[in-house]
Amino acid sequence: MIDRGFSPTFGIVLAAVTLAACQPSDAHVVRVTASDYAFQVPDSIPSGWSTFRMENQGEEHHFLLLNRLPDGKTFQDYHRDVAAPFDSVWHVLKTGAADKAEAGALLGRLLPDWYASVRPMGGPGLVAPGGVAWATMELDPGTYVIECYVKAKDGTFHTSLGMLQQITVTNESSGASPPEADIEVTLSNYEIAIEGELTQGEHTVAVHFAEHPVVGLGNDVHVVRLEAGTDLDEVVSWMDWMNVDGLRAPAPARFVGGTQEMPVGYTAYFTIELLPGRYAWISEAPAALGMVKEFTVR
Ligand SMILES: [Cu+2]
Repeated sequence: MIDRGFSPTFGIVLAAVTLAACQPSDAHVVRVTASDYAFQVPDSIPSGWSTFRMENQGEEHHFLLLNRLPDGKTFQDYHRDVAAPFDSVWHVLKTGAADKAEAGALLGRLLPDWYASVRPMGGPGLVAPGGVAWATMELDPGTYVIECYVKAKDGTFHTSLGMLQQITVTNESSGASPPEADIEVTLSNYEIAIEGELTQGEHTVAVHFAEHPVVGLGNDVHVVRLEAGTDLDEVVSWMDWMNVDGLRAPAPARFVGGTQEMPVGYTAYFTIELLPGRYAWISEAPAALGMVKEFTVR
């Protein structure tokens, strides 16, 4: 286990106060803390629009993916029938006993039929240690599993170390409205389309899920800061959990937020603060298929 040497700095406190000024006055904010390796999150939240504000107090990157379970399925079912097969397949890949295609086929055989009815419902994207990620989604009542499957330095999924938890979305509505976006992103196979001006400062991004690959992960989007020494090809390779070093700490660059996938037709929002410099929009596994787009903030 990594030691948790975290002390809030003035910069982080300031960011917490100033960021997400674009949230509507009736926003319902769900405060989440991610550490190595657990989420501190309320047990239940209202349905309707909710804004997740996730502070990363760990020393590794984290994200939060919300999955709505099919009615009648429990957290224990998901843990046993979904998380465990992913873990087994990862062990096969890590030892070199199977290539990615074989591992994908094995995963297809191990996952239960009901996995097709698990609905990914967004959540804050990858965020570096010390950072804060914001994501707003409209959620139906139900039982949800939240997870982070970034890997620790030794290659263990964070899900296996504690970042797989239950949250209940109740029938009571938050009554909140969605934020107003100044940047529009449309995710399709295999393209990230951007509208709006990426200037220095805070932006609220609306992400429209227009299409998903038939097999594998849906399209998500994250924003990564590229420093002078950052190798973008290395970042692309890191985005694929099936690569031995993929999604494994330490990350090759600092991510500043984004959103996990949602079903086609849905919209998620996230807020980021951009500083002058180079960045890229990037998706998880499809990054290798071209879902990566660099931009510069002047
Ligand atoms: Cu994590």
